[in-house]
Amino acid sequence: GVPASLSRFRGALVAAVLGDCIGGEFEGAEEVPMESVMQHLNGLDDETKGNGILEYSDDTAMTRCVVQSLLSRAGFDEHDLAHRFAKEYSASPGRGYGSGVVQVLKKLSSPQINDVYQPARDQFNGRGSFGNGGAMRAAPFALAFPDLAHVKKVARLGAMLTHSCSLGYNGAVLQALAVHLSLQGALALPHQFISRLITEMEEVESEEAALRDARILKEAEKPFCERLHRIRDLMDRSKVSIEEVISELGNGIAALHSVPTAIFCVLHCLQPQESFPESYSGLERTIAYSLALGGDTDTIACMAGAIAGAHYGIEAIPQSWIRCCEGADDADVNAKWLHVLYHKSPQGG
Ligand code: R7I
Ligand code: MG
Ligand code: MG
Repeated sequence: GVPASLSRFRGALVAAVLGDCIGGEFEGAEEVPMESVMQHLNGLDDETKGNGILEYSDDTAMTRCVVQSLLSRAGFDEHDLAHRFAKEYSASPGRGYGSGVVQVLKKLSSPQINDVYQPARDQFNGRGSFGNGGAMRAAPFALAFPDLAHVKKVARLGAMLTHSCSLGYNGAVLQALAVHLSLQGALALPHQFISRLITEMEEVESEEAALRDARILKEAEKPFCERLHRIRDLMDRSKVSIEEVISELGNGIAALHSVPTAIFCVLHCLQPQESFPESYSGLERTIAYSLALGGDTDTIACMAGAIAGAHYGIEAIPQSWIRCCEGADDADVNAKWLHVLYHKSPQGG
């Protein structure tokens, strides 16, 4: 594919922050009229509103921990990452964390902890969380390492620090795979893109733990693969309503109901849409469309932003949006360091 250029790394990490900050406005809303989305986005162009007025939430707070840990350890280190998650939570507990994950973060802050994966295993009566909190922070793994097998491995482990249910951590694997492929230009051929994701997830979801969790939760045998097939069906249709996307793919807090949705947002917005201004870049369309779905808008826009940003690059992001969002400048700086790590990793890391 296309060499992974610096612009793509910057686009991915910055657009993830923008999705979180801008999407926070509609988090939990059941219906979001397109006029409300456009009003919100047009407001970001207002010069007087610059300098990070839109605060980031847990999505970005935890992504920053992943980035800092990968950079400072020059690779994946579960103890360092667990420590950073715990420290970040105790410094800023009000970032809108999921109600379950807070218990894990409190346990991880104990100095006596030996097995950093144990608190996550204790969640939800020992089944572990299937929330999207592992997936929302998965993009940096794809930006740190060029090797696909390694990206899958560390995305899974990074998620398992808080999400031990396979429907949680496999959502993170899928999100990291999508960013990995996008970074290499794979979205130039959208049908091949989705086929490659299906091939990879077929293998991921054939593991014993995944098959068992899917059975217990009464999902399809391979739940993420099933959703990816639904995406392919939706892509082949000439017109798809917001309601259909929500009923086919979901817009909720479970990884299964949000990671495939984010991927669909990116694919759907590759072409111009009549609901958006002609001047909009594909990245602006993707964020706008993610918000219009309602539900877990900060997280869906964050994940879609990372995938789309890796495709379009930093040039597709309006400066006025960057100025409005807390942490966007930091993400831009960090993306440059991840780009360095990626290109010097043997497998890498
Ligand atoms: O997944 P998590 O980190 O939450 C992330 C979300 C994002 O939208 C953020 O923007 C933020 O708003 O929160 O946090 P968890 O607490 O692990 O999971 C989120 C929620 O999913 C839980 O509070 C539960 O409501 C639900 N959930 C489950 N419910 C029943 N059984 C997750 N796993 C289970 C389960 O096994
Ligand atoms: Mg959030
Ligand atoms: Mg959210």
